[in-house]
Amino acid sequence: MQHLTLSGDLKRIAQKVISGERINQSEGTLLFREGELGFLGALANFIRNKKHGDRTYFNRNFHIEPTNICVFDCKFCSYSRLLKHKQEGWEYTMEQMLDIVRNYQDEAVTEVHIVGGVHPKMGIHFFGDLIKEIKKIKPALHVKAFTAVELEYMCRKAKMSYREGLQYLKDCGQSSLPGGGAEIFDETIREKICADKCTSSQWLEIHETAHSLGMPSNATMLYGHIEQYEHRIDHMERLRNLQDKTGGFNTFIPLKFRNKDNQMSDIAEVSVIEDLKNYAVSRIYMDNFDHIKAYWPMIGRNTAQLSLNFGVNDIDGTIDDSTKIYAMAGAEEQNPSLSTRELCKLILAIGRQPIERDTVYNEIKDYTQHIWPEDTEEKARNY
Ligand code: V47
Ligand code: SF4
Repeated sequence: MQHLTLSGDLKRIAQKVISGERINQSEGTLLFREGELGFLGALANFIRNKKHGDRTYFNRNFHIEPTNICVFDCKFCSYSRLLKHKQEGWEYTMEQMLDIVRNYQDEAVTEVHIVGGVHPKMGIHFFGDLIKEIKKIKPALHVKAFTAVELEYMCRKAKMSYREGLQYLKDCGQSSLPGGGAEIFDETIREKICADKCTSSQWLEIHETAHSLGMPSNATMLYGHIEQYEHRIDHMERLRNLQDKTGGFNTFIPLKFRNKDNQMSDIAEVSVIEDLKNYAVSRIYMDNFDHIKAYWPMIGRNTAQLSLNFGVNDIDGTIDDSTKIYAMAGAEEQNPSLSTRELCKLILAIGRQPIERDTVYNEIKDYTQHIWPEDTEEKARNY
């Protein structure tokens, strides 16, 4: 029988983690390089259990993707159509988007996630009006909208500072920001994969400004392409530093690079083992982030379920087949939609507690003891 022996360095890191001490960048990189999956999983699970026990969060949400026309040209993007190929894209009118919201008028959804391409004709005032109208239709709906990439562009076009732009959107009814557009902060990698959109420092500045205005946000990291482990740790380090300063991030969401139909299709996707290691190191490194999310439409429901034993404590929401970004990039989930019951089953199957939350992690309902009516699965819509 083979016995695993831990190097002195890994042992020291484990001791630090167990005593609640923060690990540094070289220790983070070493975990990626030398940590076995089982070892990383045990440490990440230790932290997850200390923070949340078995509590595992999801929400009831839907997306609106106003357009896939985009002025930028990110090499990993399978979704956007450049402005010059406009005829291949879609552009919803205000009424079409409001109709989507009207469809949910009587449903128990709590959040709409609005994110799309960067279209020069859809400016800050168009989106401000959209949010105001959404709030008239469903006043309690939490509007989580616009990545820093979209915000940088719309503020620049409107000649507003980030503070003015965000304050305006907040006054219109926007409550928080999603975590997209972060990709990888390292400038040399960013230059290669998304040279023309907002810089890393602009991304961080926009989130810092949002936090100072009382708008919380999420943070993502696109991994598994041309970056090295050092770049992932550098990315997490910059986020951890900002979180120390503001405390405004809700959750960290690693996003696995999918390689279908984009300009980086020649790069092979990383394995599920690598996905789990990445979740685990994220949980260990991001000690000041309360939550680590596995976004199941991207990673697939099976890996999302596995990730719950590797530091993840949130699997996003019901989605209701309202997003195309990941299906177009080759994700397993081609029509992502899970009922509340299915999400709960997925969590219960590994012995965890399914908790419905709102966007900012207020608990709405603990489903652990919930008795489902016999016919719910067949009859019910997603909610
Ligand atoms: O920034 C684009 C990613 C992000 C690909 O805040 C790709 O709750 C993998 O930010 N392979 C946008 N990823 C989506 C996003 C998000 C998603 C879910 C939840 C939240 C949240 C935010 O999608 C982009 C980019 O990193 N992306 N193309 C691709 N081929
Ligand atoms: Fe545009 Fe976003 Fe795609 Fe980049 S990732 S091309 S900013 S839609």
